[in-house]
Amino acid sequence: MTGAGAGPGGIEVPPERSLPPGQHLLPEAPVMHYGPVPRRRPERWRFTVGGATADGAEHALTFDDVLGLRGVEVVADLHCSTRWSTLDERWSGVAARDVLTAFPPAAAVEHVLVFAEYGYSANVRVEDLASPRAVLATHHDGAPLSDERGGPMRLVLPHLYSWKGPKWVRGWNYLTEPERGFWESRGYHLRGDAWREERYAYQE
Ligand SMILES: Nc1nc2c(c(=O)[nH]1)N[C@H]1C(S)=C(S)[C@@H](COP(=O)(O)O)O[C@H]1N2
Ligand SMILES: [Mo]
Repeated sequence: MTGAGAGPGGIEVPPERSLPPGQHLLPEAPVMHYGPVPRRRPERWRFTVGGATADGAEHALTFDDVLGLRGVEVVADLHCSTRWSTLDERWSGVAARDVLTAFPPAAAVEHVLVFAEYGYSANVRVEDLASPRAVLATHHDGAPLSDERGGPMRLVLPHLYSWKGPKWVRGWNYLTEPERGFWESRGYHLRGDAWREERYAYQE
């Protein structure tokens, strides 16, 4: 038999590595998203932090404003809830926690709705965004993010299923009560921690 790590269309998981439960390994991530790839409009692009902010104001950053924040690089595996994973995707950009610090939420806020072009959104916790490995990625493997992979910027939250990382991300709203995003309102889990296999809403 082949190793326990190989699955449908999958490859062996290297012995020193592990995948979250119920996942199989692919050599490369298939491009996956709902709807069309948006056209880039750099002059109109803004990253907006709104909702229940600490100062009550909405903050809009240009792409240059974002690039002005301290840079980070994160090597992380990608885990799609349709059960494929890839290893060692190299993302660089800005730490999500630096945006949290610069434009903090009001005291009681635990949930954030991260939104992207065309109405895609995902609910994540402030705690998840505060992870040192949560990155607003502008680059993948050293090159600017391609359109298909979410350029000019996407969110990557390595410990959560990858639907929690909007490609073409355009901002987030702080929530005083949890609000379900695109997949969370279509039967997927509010938290979506891949290591706890939080795939579906009925598990909540
Ligand atoms: N804007 C947007 N971002 C998205 C999605 C989407 O449909 N729209 N799909 C998510 C899902 S389900 C996955 S698995 C990953 C896929 O990332 P990839 O295309 O880089 O492999 O993007 C995530 N980000
Ligand atoms: Mo996915």
